[in-house]
Amino acid sequence: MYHWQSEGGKKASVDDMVLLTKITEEAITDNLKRRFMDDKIYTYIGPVLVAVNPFKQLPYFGDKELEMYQGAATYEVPPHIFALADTMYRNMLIDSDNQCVIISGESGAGKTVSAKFIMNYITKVSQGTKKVQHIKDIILESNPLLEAFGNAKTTRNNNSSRFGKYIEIQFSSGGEPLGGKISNFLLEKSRVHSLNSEERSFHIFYQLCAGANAAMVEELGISEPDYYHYLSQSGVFKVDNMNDALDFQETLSAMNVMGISEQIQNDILCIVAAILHMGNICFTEQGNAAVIANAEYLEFPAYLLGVSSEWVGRKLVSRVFDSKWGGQSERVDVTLNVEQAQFTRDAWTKGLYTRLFDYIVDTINKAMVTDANLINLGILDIYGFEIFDKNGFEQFCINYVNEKLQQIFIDLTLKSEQEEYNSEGIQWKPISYFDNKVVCELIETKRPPGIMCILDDTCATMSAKTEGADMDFHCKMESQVGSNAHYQKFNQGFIIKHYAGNVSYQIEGFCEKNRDVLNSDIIEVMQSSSKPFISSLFPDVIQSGAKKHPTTAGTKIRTQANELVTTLTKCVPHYIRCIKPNETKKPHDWDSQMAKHQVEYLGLKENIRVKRAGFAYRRPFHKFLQRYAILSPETWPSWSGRAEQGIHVIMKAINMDQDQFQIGKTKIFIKDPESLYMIEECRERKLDHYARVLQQAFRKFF
Ligand code: AD9
Ligand code: MG
Repeated sequence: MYHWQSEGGKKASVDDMVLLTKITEEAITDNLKRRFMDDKIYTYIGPVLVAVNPFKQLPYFGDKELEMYQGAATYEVPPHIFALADTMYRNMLIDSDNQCVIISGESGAGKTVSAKFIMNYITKVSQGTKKVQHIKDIILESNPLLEAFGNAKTTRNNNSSRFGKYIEIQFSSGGEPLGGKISNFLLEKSRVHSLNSEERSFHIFYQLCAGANAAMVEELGISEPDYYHYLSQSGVFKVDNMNDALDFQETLSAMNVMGISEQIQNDILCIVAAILHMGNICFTEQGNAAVIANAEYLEFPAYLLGVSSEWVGRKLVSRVFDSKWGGQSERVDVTLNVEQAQFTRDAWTKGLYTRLFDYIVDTINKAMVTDANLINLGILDIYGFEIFDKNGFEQFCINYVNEKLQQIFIDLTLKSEQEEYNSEGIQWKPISYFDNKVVCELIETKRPPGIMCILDDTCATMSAKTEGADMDFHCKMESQVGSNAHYQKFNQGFIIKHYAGNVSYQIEGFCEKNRDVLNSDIIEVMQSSSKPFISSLFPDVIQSGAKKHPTTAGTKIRTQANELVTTLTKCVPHYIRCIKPNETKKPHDWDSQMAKHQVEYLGLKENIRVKRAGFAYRRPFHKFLQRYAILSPETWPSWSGRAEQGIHVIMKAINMDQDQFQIGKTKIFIKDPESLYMIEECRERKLDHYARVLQQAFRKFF
């Protein structure tokens, strides 16, 4: 195993924490700190990579490292994300098994940066023709494009992902990327119209304001960001070290790579600008009804969207309801009050933006679609666990997905590992850990109903007007999950005791955000757009009268999260546990309290204990025999005895220590990674030897 040398008498840190002499949270935090202060941000726990955000550019991500990590044995080189990427890539090729990497950690811990390092590494080390190069370009350029539309500055991270992403890169059996697929999860769309102070909306809005050329400024009516209500409400327009104008050029060039035509690019920018202009429409009260206070602000967005301004104006202040009277269903136009009109305006812009975002993801997918049945490598980069001063439905969904990922980690690294030892009859001392399954169940079970079910029930019975629904939901929760140890009610909301900490959620807005329907009036207006691209974003079939309840946002994210779990559990998993060292976003600033808290909730101590007591490597008998039969003349070229016996013969041939392996019922377990490396080296020497023998024989004959 590679060790960092002790420098100038300083106590040396270990590069794999399985080797720590004391396994306590303090010792783990201390080890990470010493490494972080020396700019060594990567540390292993066996195969798990722990990555601390350095908040500065480090010099070890260049061509030299790219070269160094290709095919290198882990113990020969310092811990690095390239080593993990290389292992994934080579495992995929050797075993023809799909691989995935689950990157977790709280907001701002470095997940997205890690995901990009992996994509870069894989695209650089894989070979390919011009066509393959094009797929690589799409994979890499999907990052700035999706970040422009899906990332924003929050108080926790200047480039925070406001959507989750699972990208699968599909490879030929020779390791060339031939295609890819992105699945996106729940964009935080309310950011279009509502911002907390110190935060920004999605980057694209500021990029357009800063980077539009003269023709765009004219055509789209672009001003400074503070002119637009949607952007001005938070009081923050610029982000340190971010150049919106330059990033805008990158967004446009990424659209070119995706094959988005100039016409459609123009339409996309029209939508972005129209959203900003619509946000400036205000309402005043006349009688009990809302009227548009600044009608001149109506013309321009309607023009950009290619729809009638009169119709837009009407639909902002009134709404058609299906009313049932004497067995007949009738459509009645009802005027809205100011609050409802503002709500309609925001629902409109939010709906437009989500459809635009989905279009972008679809377009990227179409650009890299392949119908070949291939092996793939998936990278999961979702929004991290979030605790703000005020947490709403969005944080509830984000934190729920993080609970699910923690659950996979527990299932695959702690629970199933221990279960496997039991079922294989391997001698083993069990380790206890906090299983967050109870929290997942509190949120997602159907019977008895968990929080999402109770929310859906409330939404199913709520009238078109939502007043009172949140309170109703609040009461129902109290009676149905009130006694759960991970739930606690307070006046305006509830607390969930998540694996990563307690979060208080404000109840306001839960029902409306969960219901997540775009009013059919708005859809009708948008379908009438004279711009084919814009109308194509609204292919909905509008039905009047009684209809089925549409899928709620909660159900959608729950289904997606469970599908994701199924996909991930079908792959060979790899893990990156990202740690955020401080809230200041400064290099070399180590907040021990904060780091220790993450070490605790990520379960690193339990992870080390399980690894240390356990076995680094396991293989079904036949796979092991297939690969290593070459090591003994008794098993090579064929072995007809019992598989277990064959393995004993091989281990004896290479003088493997008895305490380094155990033979279970179907698998062989190897204790230390070094022992596996030793077996691999023996195999390589044997292969070299046979290659030389063949070469000599070849020369002799020809
Ligand atoms: V969120 O859940 O999307 O809010 P992430 O994705 O975990 O979060 P991100 O990768 O965006 O965090 O990292 C936050 C910032 O930290 C980046 O914008 C960089 O400025 C900084 N960072 C993170 N990792 C590295 C790194 N390896 N090298 C240099 C880094 N800077
Ligand atoms: Mg991110």
